[in-house]
Amino acid sequence: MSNTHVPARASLSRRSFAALACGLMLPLGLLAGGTGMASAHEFKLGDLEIGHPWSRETPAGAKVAGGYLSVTNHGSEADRLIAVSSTISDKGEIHEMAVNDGVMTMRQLPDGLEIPAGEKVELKPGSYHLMFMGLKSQPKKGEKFAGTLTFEKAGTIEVEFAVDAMGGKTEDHGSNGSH
Ligand SMILES: [Cu+2]
Repeated sequence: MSNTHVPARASLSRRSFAALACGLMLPLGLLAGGTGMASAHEFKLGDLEIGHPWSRETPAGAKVAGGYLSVTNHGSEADRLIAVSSTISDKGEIHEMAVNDGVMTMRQLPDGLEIPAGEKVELKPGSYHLMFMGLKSQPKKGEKFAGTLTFEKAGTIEVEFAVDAMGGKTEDHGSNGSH
């Protein structure tokens, strides 16, 4: 209702506007702490923004776990996620799921996953995902574990995967031992 503020805002100098814009680039995750599993956490690496890395609890004896996150490329050039690892597994791979002859299958992406300029790519159940192979410990709901993502241009970043409850919403290769 306070229309009187509009002229004041419109008269902001270019410089103060730039300062405001910078303020908006603070990691949003810092503002959303303390709300449990639902809280967003984000990581920044150059022009890339990594949104909410998460994984799932696995049944006892499971050898693989999935990893999910989003990558937003704010830059003007494409980048590529080329490697992943975690503290809970011997190795990590980048996978895609696709329907072949009516059967949902998954395969490793040998060249990694392209993150086009200006786009957001989501790694989620039933789609692109990370696969942690050779689990050294079972991820437990509510815990976090560290992981490393390597991008062709932006380099390497350490992130934390938040572990969610065992799922059942989609085909979850992470718990059926199909790997
Ligand atoms: Cu997979």
